[in-house]
Amino acid sequence: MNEKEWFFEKYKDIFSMGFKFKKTLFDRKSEFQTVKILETEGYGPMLINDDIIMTTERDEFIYHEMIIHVPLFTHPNPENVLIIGGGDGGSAREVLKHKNVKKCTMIEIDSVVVEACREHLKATSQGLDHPLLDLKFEDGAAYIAQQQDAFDVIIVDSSDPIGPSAVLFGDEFYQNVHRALKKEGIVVAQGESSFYEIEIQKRLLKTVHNLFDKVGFYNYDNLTYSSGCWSFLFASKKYHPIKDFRKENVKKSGIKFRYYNEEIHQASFCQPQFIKEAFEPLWTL
Ligand code: SPD
Repeated sequence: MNEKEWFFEKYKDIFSMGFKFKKTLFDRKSEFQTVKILETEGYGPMLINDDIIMTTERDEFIYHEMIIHVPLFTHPNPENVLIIGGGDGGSAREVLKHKNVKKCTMIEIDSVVVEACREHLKATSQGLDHPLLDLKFEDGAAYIAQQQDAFDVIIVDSSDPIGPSAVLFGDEFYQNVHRALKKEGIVVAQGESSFYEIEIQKRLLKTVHNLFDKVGFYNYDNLTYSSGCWSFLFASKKYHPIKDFRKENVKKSGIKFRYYNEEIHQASFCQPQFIKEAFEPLWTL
């Protein structure tokens, strides 16, 4: 095996995942991180920030359908949506499939990520040119600190809690998110994996438990994140993701899905026993 043709994501110094690639399509150091896109053998173009896999052409639909459609089909009328991060454009693309959305604001700190994805992840980044999208290159944490009673749904489409994303996992950030949401608002955030990062998840759950009525995590499969089972944090001021979910709205929307459906929406909140026990004191779904 020629190691030069392989990219390895190392995880916690105990584990590594390797992907064979044909060539490097993009490689630049931005003000915030290194941004790379590799043309892989099995997964198409792969976006890697600071040596952490963000998304690939092959499996991005799973992450982006699940981060967006679960909250947008839980909230009965999500008109004003904010995305923090999400530079590859996949989250914006899925938000803008919802006909009741009147405006989607996206705050991405790093314009180099957007540039790389516009060039090499075209199917993912297509949402970035939608007329209802207001894309700003700013610090998401600083932006949210200035907002009040403004959004129906906030999506935190971030990397792991290191580098520029670390601040998006803190107490102060969630206090600001709570204030920026309208009185029936929902936040969903990139929530790591219960198999490797349950302590981070418990800390996040504690943070939102102090602020929101209904809090928990839901799971999805991912081919290119360690463990293959990854989660989103769900926190809502009013709506319950299962009791208030109107599954007939999914068919009525006319949206074509590849992963999300009415059954997955509900089943994704079921947790294996060890995770249930770890979350129990803080879980309110
Ligand atoms: N371990 C990697 C987690 C990265 C999650 N963010 C991906 C961004 C996709 N829009």
